[in-house]
Amino acid sequence: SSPDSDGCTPELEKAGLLNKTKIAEGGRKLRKNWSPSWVVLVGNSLVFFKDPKSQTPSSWKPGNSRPESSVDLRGAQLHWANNLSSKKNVFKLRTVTGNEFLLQSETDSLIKEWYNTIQNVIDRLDRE
Ligand code: I3S
Repeated sequence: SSPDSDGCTPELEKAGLLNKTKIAEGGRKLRKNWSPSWVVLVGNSLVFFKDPKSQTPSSWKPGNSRPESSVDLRGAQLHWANNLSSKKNVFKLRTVTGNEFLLQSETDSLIKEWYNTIQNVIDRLDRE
């Protein structure tokens, strides 16, 4: 049988390193603070972890892989947002609760894959 034959384990869709900044919290604008983030798309959520490379060896202990934050993609909106940054390959993710994130990669193909995969999850949830 498949590893998820009971249907209870959310499916891992994608994981990788992106640059991230939160720009709004509950509709309130925040100051940008870009940093690398290990991003995992699993089930209906986008989950953010600290960039493993930015951690010191001493901070590399089991249990330190706790997510920094996570985003519910149900009802979320995704837009290319190169107007919101001097960086290239930027998109904005807005949650129903009014939290806004910019995500960015220097690699064109990689950011397109992330955009398409996240949009597919949002579309799937919209149809439910
Ligand atoms: O949209 P902004 O305000 O020009 O964003 C830049 C600033 O947040 C800047 O920080 P401070 O002005 O707080 O020192 C960041 O270092 C930049 O990365 C931000 O712009 P980009 O274009 O990189 O998103």
